[in-house]
Amino acid sequence: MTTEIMGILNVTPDSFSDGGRFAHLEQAVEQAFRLVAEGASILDIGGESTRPGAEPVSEEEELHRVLPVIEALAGRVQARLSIDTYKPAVAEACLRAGAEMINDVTGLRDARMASVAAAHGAAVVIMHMRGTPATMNQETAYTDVVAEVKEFLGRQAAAARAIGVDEIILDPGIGFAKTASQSFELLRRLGELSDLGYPLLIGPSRKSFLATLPGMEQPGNRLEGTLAASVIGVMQGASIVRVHDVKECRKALAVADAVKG
Ligand code: HH2
Repeated sequence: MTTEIMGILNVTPDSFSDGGRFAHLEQAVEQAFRLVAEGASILDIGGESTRPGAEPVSEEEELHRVLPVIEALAGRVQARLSIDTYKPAVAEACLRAGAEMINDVTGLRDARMASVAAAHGAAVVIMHMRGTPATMNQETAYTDVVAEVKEFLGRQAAAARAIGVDEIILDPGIGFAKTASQSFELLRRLGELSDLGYPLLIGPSRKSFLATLPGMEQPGNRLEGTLAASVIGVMQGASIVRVHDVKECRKALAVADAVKG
């Protein structure tokens, strides 16, 4: 089976690796078409950075950033549109405008999110994190990080299913309230999450867990590391990878897919 690629489209002024690059509608739409041409089957559109230490933005500002992009792309691009938000009102407006997936980095912490998804027949990505982007780097004490992530994802998926969400995807949340070694451990033991019976997504792209390795201190130098982490994640059971560099990832994952058969 071909691993799906979720291409990242950040319409934010402050995302950690591509902040400001696609903040204007025309550039965002152009980038969206490029990502799809390169092999993305899902576009993840985000209007609020969740990098460590990021400050939240208002619902109004987030919608002002993402809604025009979704309106411009809905029905015109050969990919499912995902909205990267943890705010139910933002998700709802985007689903009305043509998005088909909610990517919630807080893992449906706000129970209204599952209801919004169910009402629109939308797919949901449930990601594990602790705290908020402003506090998460201080919340990395786990007895067994994989067991705890698994317990949370299983519980949230069951709740979403009970509310009527049909398509659920689980994500361990690389770099979200995780030290670098915990992120590596989650990749190594990702297969343990497969027991939950849902497709798995990973988001290693350009993240700072790679900065602990030689030559990858800056986000711009993390392409090779991102590709390696993506391939490892796919070999451990991920079926969707969320990345900035779609063209390069498509080639790397072709090898993983060929090996898996
Ligand atoms: N990572 C980021 C944002 N959203 N969603 C999922 N499901 N999984 C992830 O690992 C994930 C995510 C952070 O990366 P990025 O969008 O590149 O940066 P920023 O939050 O600064 O916009």
